[in-house]
Amino acid sequence: MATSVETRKAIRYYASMTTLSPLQKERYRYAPKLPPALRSDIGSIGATHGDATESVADQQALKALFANTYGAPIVTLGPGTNSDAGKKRRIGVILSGGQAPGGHNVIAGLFDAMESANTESELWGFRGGPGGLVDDDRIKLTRGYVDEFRNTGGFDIIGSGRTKIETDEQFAAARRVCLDNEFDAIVVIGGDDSNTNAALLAEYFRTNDDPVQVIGVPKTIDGDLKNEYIETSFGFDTATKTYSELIGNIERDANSAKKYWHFIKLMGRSASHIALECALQTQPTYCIISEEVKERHQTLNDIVSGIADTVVQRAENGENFGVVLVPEGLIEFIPEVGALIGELNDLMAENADYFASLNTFEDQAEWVNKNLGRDSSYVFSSLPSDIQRQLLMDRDPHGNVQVSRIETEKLLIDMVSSTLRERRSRGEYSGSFSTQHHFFGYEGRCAFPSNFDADYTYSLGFNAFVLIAQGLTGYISSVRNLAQPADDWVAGGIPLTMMMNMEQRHGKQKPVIRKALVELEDLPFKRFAAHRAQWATKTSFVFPGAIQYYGVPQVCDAPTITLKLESESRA
Ligand code: FBP
Repeated sequence: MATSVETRKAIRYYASMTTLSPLQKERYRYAPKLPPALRSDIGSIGATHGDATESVADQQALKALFANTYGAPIVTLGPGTNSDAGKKRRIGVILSGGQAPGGHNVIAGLFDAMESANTESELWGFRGGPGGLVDDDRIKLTRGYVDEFRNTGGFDIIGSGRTKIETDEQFAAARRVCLDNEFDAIVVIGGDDSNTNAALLAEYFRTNDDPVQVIGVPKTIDGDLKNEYIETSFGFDTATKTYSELIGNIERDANSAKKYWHFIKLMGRSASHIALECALQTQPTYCIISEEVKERHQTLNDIVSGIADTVVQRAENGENFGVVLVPEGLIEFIPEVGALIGELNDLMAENADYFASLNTFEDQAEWVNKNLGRDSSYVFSSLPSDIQRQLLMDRDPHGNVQVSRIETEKLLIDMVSSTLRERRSRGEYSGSFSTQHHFFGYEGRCAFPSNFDADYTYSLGFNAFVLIAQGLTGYISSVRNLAQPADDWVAGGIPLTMMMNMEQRHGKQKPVIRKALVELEDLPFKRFAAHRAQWATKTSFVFPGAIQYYGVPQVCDAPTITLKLESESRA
């Protein structure tokens, strides 16, 4: 979209500020690309409605819970007319959950679309995540303010939070804020849990006949909020490129010094998409994929033996170094530990007050051990006390174990070391095993969005406004055909209920958006599986280097390998 005179003035103002880094100044000037359907005047965009949809599972239960919003059709945007487009609107926006590069551009796209439809419309940002909606903590987003954040990383424009809107009081408070202040729509920028919240809120407003629409936007570096229509969540591209740069640098260091085994834990609360993408980009010595561990019923000892075998084999070739990638969510996918965590979650939720009254770790561990089933109690007792402590830490507001705080990489180093000691005592190993451990997560969540993420997020935000102007609610903004240049991108909306199923949370069955895990039958995993044996024995490191923002499109605009391979699978 052409920038207005005011925007150009603001860009000049911010770009001339001396406290800004040269890159930040340049990024203010970057004009994100939009899909063709969103390039016309908002009043000239129409919507094609497809057939009624079904949820991914548990259709009857979800139909009952979402009586007003279940089953809505998939919407595709294109040329048409919309006489409602220019209505004056008041829109609220929320950033929810973990930071992901591009959040600011979603807001910029939303703002620009809204303003281009009616300059009197208002955009308000609820501060600090969904809690800001419940507490009515908000700030009016003006053009000058929004311009300050264009094409930058972070969520500091309004902040984020993980409050889950779930009690009757919270829903009533959110409703009061929206009705008292005449909000027409709320845009929730979040991951699977936050978009589940968006679906519940949309249903709640509809049940009460309130004129408030709710639109979600797919955000999470984890890359696990996706399907045929949401090809990737925003932030995954930039985060994986940032981690891959760092991994490549470590690989080069390992290959230069030839004296360390580096164990690198990579963020991704549950799915291993980040680890898999980074493995495809950097060709490490070893990479664990949690979904494969679960599928093959691998125990912790199986995983440790696999790594130890590789260490021994490389030592025989005189190579006492390597790089091992460990997905953050691994611990929950190891069947016996996953079962333990499931039992712990229920136990801690059902006895929350009593558990909170236990003051020492020793008391907690003793109580847990007494109340767990036999198998889980055995698994719990066999874990080092640091890991036991980490498993008993507070759950997040959605009932999840905070896996970013579990030091799996250190656990693996300890276990591999002791296996190697045993093998050495049997004369089966004579190499050296010096290690370094790393955790890459927060390093990538607020990076300057890559061109892909800058374009994608701006389009998602712009598109969210067009869905609002189409009168839709309970939808998630969808921009697809992403492996192709933006000129071929397709814009539209997907009903949130289509992505949902029922899952056990806090000891109860709840409607939630199903996480998209790594599929072992899809091309990204197959590509990895076809090469990993070679990467393990013959050092095959690839050094991707830093994200490039300016230069040839093959380098600067390239999507992730995962996105390219998944789109090949679909073709
Ligand atoms: P979202 O699902 O909210 O996008 O957050 C994902 C994530 O970055 C995970 O990868 C990580 O486990 C978690 O957030 C860390 O949470 P926190 O920022 O609260 O430490």
